[in-house]
Amino acid sequence: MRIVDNSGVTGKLWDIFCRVIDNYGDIGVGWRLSAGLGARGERVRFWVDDPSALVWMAPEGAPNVEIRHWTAPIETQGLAPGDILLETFGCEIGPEFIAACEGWTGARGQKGLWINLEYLSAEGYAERNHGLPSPVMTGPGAGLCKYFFYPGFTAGTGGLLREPDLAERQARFNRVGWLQHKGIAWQGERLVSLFCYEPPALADLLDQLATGPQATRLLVTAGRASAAVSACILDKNRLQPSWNKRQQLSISYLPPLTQYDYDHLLWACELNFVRGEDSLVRALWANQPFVWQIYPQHDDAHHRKLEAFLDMLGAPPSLRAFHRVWNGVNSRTGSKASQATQLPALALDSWQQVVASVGHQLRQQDDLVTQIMRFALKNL
Ligand code: TRH
Repeated sequence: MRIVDNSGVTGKLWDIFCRVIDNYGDIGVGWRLSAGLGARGERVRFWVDDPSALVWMAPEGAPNVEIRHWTAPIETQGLAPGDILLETFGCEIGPEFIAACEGWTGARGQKGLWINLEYLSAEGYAERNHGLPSPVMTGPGAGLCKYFFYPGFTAGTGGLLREPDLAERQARFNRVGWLQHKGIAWQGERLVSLFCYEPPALADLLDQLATGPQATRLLVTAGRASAAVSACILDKNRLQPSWNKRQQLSISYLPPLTQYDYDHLLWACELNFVRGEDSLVRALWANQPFVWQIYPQHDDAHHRKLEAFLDMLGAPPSLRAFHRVWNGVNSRTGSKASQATQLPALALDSWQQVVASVGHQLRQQDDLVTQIMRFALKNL
């Protein structure tokens, strides 16, 4: 089925499903993918169980993307299925919707295309499993085939989300103007952005910035990062009131930014602390040194994932050591730190070099939207 809308846009129709577990990564990636497809003339119905974050993340919406509140069950009467069914991160699309896809056929008469978009990882399984089909044997989808699409950092994966106009936007970026527009009282000090959960070494970072040779302004993102910093400062002021006596560290608490504006924050700073997967990719594109707080998993699987990422990056020892302390992991084997370990000193020049070099290589690869559209064409 091809859809032509009133404005003459022709494109395939994608039903993209997203379940918000916690934090903003699932909806952030789902939205970025939907908007990216819409920008290239595809039509998207973005089904999300809790769309509330889109109010601040993407208040203007995106061309060719329709946001649908995913309630259970979905009212499927009169709803023609799209060409591509895409579930983000194994979010389990309701059986009633799958059932509505019965008799669904692609352009070559085969069953329609069902894709599961997986989480980003630099581990070897991403390349090994990328694109593999998995026949659905039971339930209303029996007879369909689900394909696994893995984002990643190598040519054998589905790549990374990167808009075609990103470099041009970056070249036009006016740092001073943006800071003024945000009401940030910048006096030329070093700028560092902070997007994190509750890192065990947060107090240590604040001490390092407060006692360092250079004045620093920390731009703290809304939500968990702001709460963690405020709690940490309350503690410090109580236990060690002179911790920032030279006033080397100033702090600005930010409101939630749009996804578009969050890029500006990363471009404005000389060092970025990021978390989860989507902001990690944005930090790579920002071409500034960054430190990643990985999303923790119960079985500590994230330790391997962190090491694989640092290997991919070719991280120098100081950057590896900093990541391990920031994430509370103290060795190559990934065991949890048993005692408080101090953060090593920032070594921004050498960290910048690896980001520049890896970022350059990654920009040579096709972005994820290009690859998933090609994948859909091939398999429909
Ligand atoms: O919020 P996160 O920690 O997301 C996590 C991880 O992705 C994790 O793997 C997943 O399982 C869990 O969510 C459910 O970090 P992430 O991935 O960087 O997503 C944050 C999104 O929020 C990203 O799209 C950027 C966006 N953002 C804004 O739009 N404005 C802001 O002000 C900030 C701080 C972030």
